[in-house]
Amino acid sequence: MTFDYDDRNIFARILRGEIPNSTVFENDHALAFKDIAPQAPVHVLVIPKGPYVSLDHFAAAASADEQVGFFQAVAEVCRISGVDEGFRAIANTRSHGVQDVPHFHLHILGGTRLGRMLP
Ligand code: IU
Repeated sequence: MTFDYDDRNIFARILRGEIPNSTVFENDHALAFKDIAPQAPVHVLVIPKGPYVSLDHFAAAASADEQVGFFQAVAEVCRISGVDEGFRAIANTRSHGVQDVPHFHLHILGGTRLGRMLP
């Protein structure tokens, strides 16, 4: 599997500062911002700053520092978002996973009891 990153995608533009976003947390390797169309009271997207198209691309190709930084951002988002009672993390991936934006992003959804969601 090869991964081709297209830096014209909307999250690349957000990372370049070309489009505003509602940032909730940022560190050297990741940015977390509110989803523009929230599906739950808490709906935050955590994205790496590097050019990775998907979870499997990130897991295979990102450096240890990038991966640690990304998951530190996930931890911080969970800590500050009021999801102590639980949340769901989703990484929609490519066509079968119905991924719209081709820059890896982890959805963090919570703030209410979510419906069961299995295909
Ligand atoms: P995906 O199917 O996992 O790729 O979903 C993309 C998400 O990005 C979706 O929940 C959108 O509401 C969200 N989003 C956004 O937050 N800001 C944007 O400018 C765009 C999409 I375009």
